[in-house]
Amino acid sequence: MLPIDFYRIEDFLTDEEKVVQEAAARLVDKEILPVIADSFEEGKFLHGIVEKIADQGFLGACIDEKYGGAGIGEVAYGLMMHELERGDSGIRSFASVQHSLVAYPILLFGSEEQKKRWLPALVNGKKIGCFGLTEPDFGSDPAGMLTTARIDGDEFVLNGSKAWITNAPIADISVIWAKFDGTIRSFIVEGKPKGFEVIPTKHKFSMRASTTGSIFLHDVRIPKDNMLHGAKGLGSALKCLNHARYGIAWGVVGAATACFQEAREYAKTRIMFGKPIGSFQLVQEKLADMATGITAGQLIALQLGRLMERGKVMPEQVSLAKRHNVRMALSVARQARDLLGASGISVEYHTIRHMLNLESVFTYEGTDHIHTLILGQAITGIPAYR
Ligand code: TGC
Ligand code: FAD
Repeated sequence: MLPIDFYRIEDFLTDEEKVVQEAAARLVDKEILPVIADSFEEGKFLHGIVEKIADQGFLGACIDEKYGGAGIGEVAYGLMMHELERGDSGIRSFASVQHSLVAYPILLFGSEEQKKRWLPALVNGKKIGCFGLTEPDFGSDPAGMLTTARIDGDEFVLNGSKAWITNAPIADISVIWAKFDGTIRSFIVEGKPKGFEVIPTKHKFSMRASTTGSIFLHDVRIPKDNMLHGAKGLGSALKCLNHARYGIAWGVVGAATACFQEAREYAKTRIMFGKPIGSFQLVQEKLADMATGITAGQLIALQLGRLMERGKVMPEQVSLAKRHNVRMALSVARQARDLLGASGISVEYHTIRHMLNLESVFTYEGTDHIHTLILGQAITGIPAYR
């Protein structure tokens, strides 16, 4: 069951969803929590975790069984993300990218042959994927991207660069978004062909257990068959982002839950002025606010998941969930950090790691401002980006 469950979310889950959540929780408790602080401190991706996540079928959660996926529902997928991010946002990021931003576009936009070729290896974790949309000068405004593709004989030739790409340094399959004849299209680059260079991103003080890189493409030649023909225009990339943003809406509730649990335990045992700090009204107010935020976040994520399962989701509904839940999780993490006092700045506790990670989540997959503007447009009918 969910570690915090004020509104009996559990009563609204199917047996399959409960089984998935419990399996993910066991994996996180056994394989991630004992080692994640070291991984974060050393700035190293937990390589061994890929196989373990894949073995549970999590990397193919919403992918059809005929391609090796688990074919489970959106809420089960969300609960899995909740648990992985209760472990670490960087691990959830790895899984989000692999599932929603690499396997998912192939599923949505690839030919049958492409699906059979790439999906099984992504689902079983034998191949790792990355998603290259952001460029050094085009983050919130990817429509302006400069990366291009042109045809030369039987090949596409790619030129340009991508920045801040999760999994890039360890990727076997890179989904690269580039303009072909002026329209944004999607291309699969396998391995590291000539002219394809990845530089790992250093100096990160957030998402240290996740690996990030810049990609440089200089006359990179890929077979003509490596274009995902169904992907046309920025809207295709945004369709994949809808799914990943939904996963984030659940994931950050997991991170907030981890911070809340740690702060509550600390408040009950830390004695100051002769009493547990949890006996002071100011501390209780913070814990009450944190539990309320987490409960609101769970309800939003659950209802969004149910809407997704009915195929009835509007992008602004996804934006509301991503924006609200990330804000909530950051606020919970900061309050937990406060309650832990000086200990709150040590990675011997989980909270500071989550707090630092959540700064990235606030920015990626659409910044807080961008999701505010998406909601503003839905409310007023007036776009205010440009
Ligand atoms: P705009 O003209 O509004 O839209 C272009 C076309 O897309 C359609 N559309 C959508 N379709 C599906 N889902 C959505 N959410 C959609 N939003 C828009 C739209 O209808 C239009 O279709 P059509 O047929 O008319 O062409 O585009 P715009 O250039 O004005 O930009 C809109 C804006 C700012 C909202 C968009 O660019 C945006 O969302 N920017 C944020 C960029 C972003 O999120 N980047 C994420 C990169 S990946 C990442 O961060 C991974 S982190 C790792 C991890 O997940 O763990
Ligand atoms: P900018 O777009 O330059 O924004 C800077 C500031 O300006 C923000 O506050 C923003 O909200 C504000 N701003 C911009 N435009 C407006 C506006 N119109 N109105 C109001 N405010 C505005 N990208 C990928 O493609 N693939 C990945 O796998 C990936 N992984 C990432 C992993 C990490 C750890 C991080 C930190 C980023 C990752 N990104 C990835 C990139 C991420 O999606 C971008 O950082 C994000 O879209 C914002 O772009 P930017 O950093 O260029 O910021």
